[in-house]
Amino acid sequence: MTTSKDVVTFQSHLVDHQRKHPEATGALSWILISVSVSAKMIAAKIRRARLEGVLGALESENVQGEVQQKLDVIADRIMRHNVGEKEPVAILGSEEEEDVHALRLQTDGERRYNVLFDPLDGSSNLDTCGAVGTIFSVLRHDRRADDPVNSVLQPGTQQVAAGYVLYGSSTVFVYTAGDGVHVFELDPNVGTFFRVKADLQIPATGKIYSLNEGNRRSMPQGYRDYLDWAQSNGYSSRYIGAMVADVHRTLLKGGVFLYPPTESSPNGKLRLLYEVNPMAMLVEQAGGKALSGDQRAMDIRPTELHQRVPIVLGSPDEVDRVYDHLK
Ligand code: AHM
Ligand code: MG
Repeated sequence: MTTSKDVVTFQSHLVDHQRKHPEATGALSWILISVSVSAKMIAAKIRRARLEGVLGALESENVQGEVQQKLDVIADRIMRHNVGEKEPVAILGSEEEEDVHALRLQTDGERRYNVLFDPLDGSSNLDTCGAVGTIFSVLRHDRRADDPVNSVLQPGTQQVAAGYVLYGSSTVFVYTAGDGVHVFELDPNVGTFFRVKADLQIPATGKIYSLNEGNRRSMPQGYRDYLDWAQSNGYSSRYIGAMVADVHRTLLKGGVFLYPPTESSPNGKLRLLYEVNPMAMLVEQAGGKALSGDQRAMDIRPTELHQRVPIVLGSPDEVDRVYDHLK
């Protein structure tokens, strides 16, 4: 990745962005800043987790029957507190909680937003010092919705911003507000995110596939045919098991990331509203493709907060190649 000669912090990047959009009220910038502050706090917690004794599982399960890690709950609280206190936020929704939090529905004509997030994606990697992430999606609050949850059940095409934070060998913040994908890296000594790449573009091709190959026998035949094809054509397999880390690599190096339907998870494992849609927006903004079943992932009309859908995303040529085998 190239480093810009100009020093651009996340805050100064947002100010520049706002100047180019005179209609902007600054509300979205406040929300993005609150996510970036959460990211710094979560990163600090993760780095000290073993020393502070907050690694490992809780006895509780989340709404989806998954074992919760202690840090899942801590990251969820940090996001809820920082993002939820921002005036323009109407509704919050999290992977870790069954229902949405309706915070400020009365708007008096002001623009309000909904923020959906997975506070700590891939958290089962934590015990082994593996990469984890935070994923977020920002939608306009729909004031006409009778029930708060209906205000967040919008297709991904309606997202006004989306992004993720990768807590890997460094902490990386990647976001789009619909005008390209921008990448920032945390300087932990200064406590600031600096821009390392503006307008990231995904390579059109890349000989890497990324999926849980342990599920191979229970995937539809087309996926198995694609794997046979890729393996006979010199492709490499890379799978970290944290969507954020696998998608980040795919954006930088090209290739394809897949979570297909399996016998035990006929809709795949990944959640539409706060995993698939934000990643799909980023990948499309970077020039890639994100498909689910026979449609663009962001065109799916959601019916539930924690809905799961299959996903194939990445370099446009590689996504096409997968779909050539699915036909
Ligand atoms: P999580 O949000 O509960 O951590 O689960 C989502 C994670 C993704 O990060 C990753 O792509 C996937 O689950 C891995 O699933 P599997 O272990 O089935 O390969
Ligand atoms: Mg997740």
